[in-house]
Amino acid sequence: MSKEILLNAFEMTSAMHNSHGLWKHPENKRHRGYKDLKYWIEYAKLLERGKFDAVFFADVLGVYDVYRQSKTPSIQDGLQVPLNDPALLVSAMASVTENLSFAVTVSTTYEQPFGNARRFSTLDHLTNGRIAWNVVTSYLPNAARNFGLQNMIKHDERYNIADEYLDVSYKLWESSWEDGAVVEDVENNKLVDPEKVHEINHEGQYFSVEGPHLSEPSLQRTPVIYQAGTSERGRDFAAKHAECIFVGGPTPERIRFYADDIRKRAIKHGRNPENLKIFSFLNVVVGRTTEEAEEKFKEYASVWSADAAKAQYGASGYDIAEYEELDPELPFSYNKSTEGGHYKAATLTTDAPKPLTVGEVLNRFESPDRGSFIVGNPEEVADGIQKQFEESGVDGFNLNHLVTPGDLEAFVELVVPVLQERGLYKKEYNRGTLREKLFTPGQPLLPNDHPAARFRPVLTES
Ligand code: FMN
Repeated sequence: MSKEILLNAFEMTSAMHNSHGLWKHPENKRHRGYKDLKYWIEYAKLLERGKFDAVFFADVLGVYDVYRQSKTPSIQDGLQVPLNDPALLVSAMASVTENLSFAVTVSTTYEQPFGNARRFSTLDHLTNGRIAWNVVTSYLPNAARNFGLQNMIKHDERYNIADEYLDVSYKLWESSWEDGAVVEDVENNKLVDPEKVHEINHEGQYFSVEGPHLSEPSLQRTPVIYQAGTSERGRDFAAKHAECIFVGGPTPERIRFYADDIRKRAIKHGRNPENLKIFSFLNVVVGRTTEEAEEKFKEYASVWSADAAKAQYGASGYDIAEYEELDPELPFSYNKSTEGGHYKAATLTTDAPKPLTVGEVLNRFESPDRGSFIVGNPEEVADGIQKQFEESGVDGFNLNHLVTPGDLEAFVELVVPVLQERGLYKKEYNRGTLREKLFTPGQPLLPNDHPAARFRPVLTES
């Protein structure tokens, strides 16, 4: 049997994530729906009908204000703003589903590990083990200023903080409470056995946490860890900690390069690469016929917002507006380096046969990149997905939202059955927690080759 494709819906509790300008499409309901619980409840049911593994909620803690050195383009065009807190949606969505899982983004740069560990334990309890944490170090300068910093902490130091943050979290999740600590001993007036609940007494460079953890152990203890590091340091961090990793790249070959690199790094960290699942992006426009799909794509392109795309590019730390003043025939190169470090500057030029001109680079923001979309009838889309899957060597995809929920409904109705027919996609969910569904049934906890396991000795005595 061929390997099955894993699928996450790539989401954000906002009017628009990276489908720039598409809120203007008459069938797009998300700019009203993002603040309405009913919208997300129906959305969860739809995803479960389509056997999606998880809904992945991206999140940021500020607005994009590098482009034109201004917040106006991103606010005006609804680029990831307005934006609500995704964690608060999960309980409601979990209550109408049994198998769909939820990956929630939380920043290790701006939130404290003690509170975050309790949040994820709570969600793991309330979802019966269907929760994941997307660990991010955050790239927006505005976020730094929202949390009391004049400047962003430097890129690699953010990862150092994240490393210690995860150690603190593992101590809270894996070692603070022993199994069987909740004894419910009515006769002896004892709900919890204090002997089995431990302080963690973490004293590190960045955090000091006494403990004990406030939540009792949940089914997975540590939520499934997601990450998306692209830099050397980021990939190394992902290879050490993450179980699900996103890699982006302009071609399947580049994605394969990153995927292979992360698997190799995982081995260096003493981990079995089978314990990692790698995801890349998927953009699909499906119609009942090729013509219908192409027509849809044209409609999407007609409402596209170049300004929002340029504002998002500011996450790289570069203000593309500086190039708008230049001669378009000049070769494109960056003239300053920054500590932003989200989408690497190189992604625009890597794999280009010759250096691009300023005009060519600016032009790329003007419309959706047709080359990164799979557009067609259900069979053609399935062919495209299968090709991308085989060529890039990933385990699955994050399906981008375009016009919602219409595109997702079309995907579930038209594409999912074709993938299932080809044996490329599950017909039924595996049982158990998210970790069991993704990896090994019957094993809801992190495997022993994961760095969290070294915090467990206190548990293994009993
Ligand atoms: N960063 C965030 O701050 N919030 C997010 O929700 C978020 N989601 C991401 C989703 C995907 C699919 C990718 C590829 C990246 C995402 N990032 C997000 C950015 C990454 O966390 C990371 O900063 C970026 O890939 C650059 O890697 P580096 O920090 O190692 O240079």
